[in-house]
Amino acid sequence: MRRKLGFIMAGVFFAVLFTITWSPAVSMAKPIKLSYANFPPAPTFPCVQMERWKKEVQERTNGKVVIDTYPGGTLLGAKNMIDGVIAGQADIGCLCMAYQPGRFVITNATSLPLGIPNSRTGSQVLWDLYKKYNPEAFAKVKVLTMFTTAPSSIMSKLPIRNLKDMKNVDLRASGGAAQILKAWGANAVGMPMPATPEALQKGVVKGLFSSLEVMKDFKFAELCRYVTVTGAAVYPFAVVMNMDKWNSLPKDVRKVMEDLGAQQSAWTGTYMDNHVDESIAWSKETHGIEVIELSREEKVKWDELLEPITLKWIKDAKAEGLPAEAIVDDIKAFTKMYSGQ
Ligand code: DTR
Repeated sequence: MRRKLGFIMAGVFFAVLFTITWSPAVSMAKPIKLSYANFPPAPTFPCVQMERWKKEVQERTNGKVVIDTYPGGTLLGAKNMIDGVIAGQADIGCLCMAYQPGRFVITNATSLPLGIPNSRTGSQVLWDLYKKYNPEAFAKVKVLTMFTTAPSSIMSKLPIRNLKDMKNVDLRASGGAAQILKAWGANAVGMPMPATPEALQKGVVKGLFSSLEVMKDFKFAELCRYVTVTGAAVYPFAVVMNMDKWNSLPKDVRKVMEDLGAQQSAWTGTYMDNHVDESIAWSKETHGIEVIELSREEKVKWDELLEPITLKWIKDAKAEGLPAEAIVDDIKAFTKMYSGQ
């Protein structure tokens, strides 16, 4: 009898040991590792938001997930980001959708000159637009969050005070923003942000068109002593995950990431708006830059020149079978709602 009991006890012991060793709960003890690629250098805003997302996910999953970040294009660059993620070269990637205007037609509509006043508003508008239209362009990835920059302005080596000063000046822009510079009479030179410092240094361009936090983050204030405030267009970004990787994650981890989507969007918008202010203050104090505000009459002229851009986008998007007018109306309505206008 005693011997039998001994056998039973041993049997139970091994059964329990086996279950513990192979149960998913314990294999979870080994963290899930995810790689996260980004194209610009570490101090810039897309990477700051990446580090914040990493910290939040690691904390909210109690260390169940560990994220290795790769800023500066060390894993994937600006233009192969989404395809690299689809191919599994990185688990997660952050991309500037404006660099590929034809690929992300719906979400890039947020970069039309529609008067989005700041990054926080732009980010929330973009996230809602994505949720509403669920664009085909993201069918092969899981979208984790989206956000936009603050509105773009001109940074230049020479002062630009009116449309005459803009004539034929070589200014760097990218994607859809090139049309804006052309409408104002400048020569738009296309390249992603990481290529811009060298182009400015070598004199290939005389300035650039972007949100103004780059004056500090890329030290453009050292070369561009003038800022002309145009407040014209925001650039939309997306953070995407490889679909198989997403499907392999436990439910509770996916929930943490789902919950973070809208929060991360709003966080990034707020961070960027504050950082633009810091960047301008730093550029004035450290490099004595001049910030040029266009006069009222001048601004009206600049804005009028941009009207055909939205009309053309509507025509082209309609030709692709998209509900173009509804998209533009939504952007305007969401902007009103989030900016409290
Ligand atoms: N304005 C876009 C996007 C952008 C704005 N700030 C940064 C910093 C790092 C990379 C991209 C961007 C642009 O000009 O490319």
